[in-house]
Amino acid sequence: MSSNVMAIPNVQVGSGTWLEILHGWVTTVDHKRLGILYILYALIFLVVGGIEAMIMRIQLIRPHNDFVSPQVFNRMFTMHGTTMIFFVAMPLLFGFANYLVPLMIGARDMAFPRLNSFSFWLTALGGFLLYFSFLGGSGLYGTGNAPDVGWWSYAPLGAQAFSPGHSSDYWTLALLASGFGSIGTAINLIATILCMRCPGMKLGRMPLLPWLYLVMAGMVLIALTPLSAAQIMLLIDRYLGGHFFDTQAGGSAVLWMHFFWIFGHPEVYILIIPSFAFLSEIVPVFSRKPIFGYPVMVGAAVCIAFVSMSVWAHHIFTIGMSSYANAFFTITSMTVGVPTGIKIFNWLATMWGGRIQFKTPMLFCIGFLFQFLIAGLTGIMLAAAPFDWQLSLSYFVVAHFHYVIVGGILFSVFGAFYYWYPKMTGRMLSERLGKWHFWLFLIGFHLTFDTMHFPGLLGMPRRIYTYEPGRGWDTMNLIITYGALIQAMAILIFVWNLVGSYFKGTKAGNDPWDAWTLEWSVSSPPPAYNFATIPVVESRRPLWDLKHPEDPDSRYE
Ligand code: HEM
Ligand SMILES: [Cu+2]
Repeated sequence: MSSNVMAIPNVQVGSGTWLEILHGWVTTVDHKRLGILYILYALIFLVVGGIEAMIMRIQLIRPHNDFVSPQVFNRMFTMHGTTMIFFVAMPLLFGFANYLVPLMIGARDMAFPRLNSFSFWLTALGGFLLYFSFLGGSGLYGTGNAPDVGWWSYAPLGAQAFSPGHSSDYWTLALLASGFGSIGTAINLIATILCMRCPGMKLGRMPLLPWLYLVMAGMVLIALTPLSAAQIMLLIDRYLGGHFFDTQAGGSAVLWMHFFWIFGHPEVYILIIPSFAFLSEIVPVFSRKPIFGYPVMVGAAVCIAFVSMSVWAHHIFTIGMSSYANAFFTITSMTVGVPTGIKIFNWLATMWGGRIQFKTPMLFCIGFLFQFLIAGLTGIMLAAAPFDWQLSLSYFVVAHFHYVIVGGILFSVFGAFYYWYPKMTGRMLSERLGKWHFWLFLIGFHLTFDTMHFPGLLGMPRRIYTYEPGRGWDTMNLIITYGALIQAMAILIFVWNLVGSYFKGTKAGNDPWDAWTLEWSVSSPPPAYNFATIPVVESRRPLWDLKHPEDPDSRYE
């Protein structure tokens, strides 16, 4: 790599009057600023989605509780699920992609900066539309006209007959807007990763993060489109006399379920593959070893993308498909465990024999590994149709997917925050607060979601707003709610760390972790144009080559 790259300090929020600063952020087409906007937007919704979860858990803390009405409870799980998936997880992962991908491939920006800005504001419009529903209809404390039919909005619940007001329309339009935003960002990522790499960065030398985001972006194009199509069909059913999902008129309610899960299952991999990317960057740096099995990691991700497109009906094993269909979807659902397992082994092999530093980013990655393994195991259990027939729509399923989404995705995202916050702000997050955040969140997480498996096994259905005493669920629901409270406290410590460190954190410098990818070769935060001169790379660890020219053996080809 040529050594004339200069670190030039840069202003962060901007200069001039507050109005000028605001104007600068609203009209920005810079990938770093858009990345930060996505992340801030998602953090706000994380708090909102968390409050909705707490309201549900307070209601379920004991039998026959009357903290909220059944109507409000329905709106809480619908809004919580929809918010967390579409307005927390997706924008968080797109935020990190936006900020990191151009820097890691040695580019000055994304391929289509204006499309990038448009995609962000479409996503923002989606969240705004969804929460505007609280103001419509029957007033705030009745929670307005917020959608109330679950984050799947199964037909015919979303149809005019069962959702006569506009609650279903707020849900549909919000997801259509954010869906188009996601498709725009996916197109941008694919074009950037395939066309904007700096000289010398062949695909075989590209860091794993852009590789996995390339796979994720491809999945977005394939998976989001069926959902958007189904939502347009639902609008036609609701307003233009269509009967796509109307069983009485020759349509099919089951058709909606297939459409939704043809999107829904790949969606969970769209969310988890960036987590794999975070681990593949963080685990090697804190093990002081290059990643084990680079080509296999890429191959496994591509495999997961393909196989995960053929498993969707395991979400609807209970609709009574033929035994051939059940067998097919059982086999494919179990098969996806193979490439996923390979990844877990590769991360463990990377740590094996390494000099492991138990810094906060690494702690969250280790938490991910443990929890994602458990999530995978309960996933394999639920992939067996007969087992799923017993536990579908129970709290066991709620526990399983929160192990994937919170224990997996959210843990890896926290790891990514502690790892890349110094690059984004020029300051380190407090390691002391980080450890508090990690351990409290870990304890709260297991108290909440590990415990949830057991009332599920004892027959507790999901989406119920209350339950009878004496079914063996009482104490466990109490523990679950206290666990959720501990998670909430951990997230408050995290927010405090984010804000406090921005003003008072230790200065980070260019490369606080002694890492080897290109984002650490420039200043923290990076200059607006990223690189004074476009770098030329000669291996998979460009910055390492620069820092250790005396040690060609450490060159990782
Ligand atoms: C961090 C703490 C969290 C807590 C305590 C929590 C709690 C809950 C609870 C109590 C339910 C309702 C279960 C029921 O009665 O049916 C639920 C549902 C759900 N949660 Fe979470 N959750 C959390 C985080 C997340 C995150 C980060 C995501 C996604 C990124 C998520 C996605 C969902 C989804 C999709 C549902 C299903 C909603 C539905 O049934 O329509 N949750 N969660
Ligand atoms: Cu699935």
